Amino acid sequence: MTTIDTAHAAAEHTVEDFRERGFTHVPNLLTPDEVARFRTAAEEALAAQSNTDEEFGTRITATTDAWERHPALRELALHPRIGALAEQLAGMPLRVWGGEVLRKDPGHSAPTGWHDDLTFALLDSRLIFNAWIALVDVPAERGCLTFLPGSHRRGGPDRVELAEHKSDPDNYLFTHWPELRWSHRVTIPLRAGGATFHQGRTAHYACANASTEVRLSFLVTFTDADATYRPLPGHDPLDLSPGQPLPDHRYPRTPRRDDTR
Ligand SMILES: O=C(O)CCC(=O)C(=O)O
Repeated sequence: MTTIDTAHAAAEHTVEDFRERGFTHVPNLLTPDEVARFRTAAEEALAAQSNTDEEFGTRITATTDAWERHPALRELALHPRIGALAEQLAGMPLRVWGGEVLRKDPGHSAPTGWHDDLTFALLDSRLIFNAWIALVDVPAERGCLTFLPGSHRRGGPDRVELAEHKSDPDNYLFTHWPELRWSHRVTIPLRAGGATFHQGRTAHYACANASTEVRLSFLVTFTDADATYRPLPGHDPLDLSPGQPLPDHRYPRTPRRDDTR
């Protein structure tokens, strides 16, 4: 029997923000003890990774499949409290699709350009979204996320081709949806253990790490449990067939409150 801590059941405005604005802020998602433990795990995962990637066209060091390789980070990605909250936000059954450590070093960092995650998603899914969990304090100058409220509801194509992002990584959203350039912007500084959740179609950005300390976070990606694999041209294929439902053993269902699995 999985026990779920109900203390973190989302407040009504948290759910409404997520659905209407496309993102929401959840302070104190992790306890201080959990932050300390998962921060150590994140540092270990980064140290063990022989090849770190530079993600999002900027100087972010990211792990590859850390949630599958590191037991404590798997625990974090499959944390029942976070999974239950994610299902409450989504209002539908979910699976965990990924979990990676992201580090932005001070000194030589660059902004994370404006993008939406759906552009890169290898899934046909009703909903894909990320929990960006701060493992250190992340004030604005350390590069917390900034969102365009309501941008997930913009008209036009669901997503643009990956090649368009590659040819103009920082501006492709504004080229396709010029009105977004004039949208209200919301920046959410996070204390360690706090998180923002944002939908895959929500436009977002992070500034360079202009502080003197490292920015360290863990990203959990959730998807609609009924999602199927959709390879994208220009993206490394996965070991799945196009249209295949996601296998439970690799992409586990998130726990529910009444879960007895
Ligand atoms: O951490 C960052 O700077 C970018 C993260 C991001 O784009 C995301 O969580 O979708």
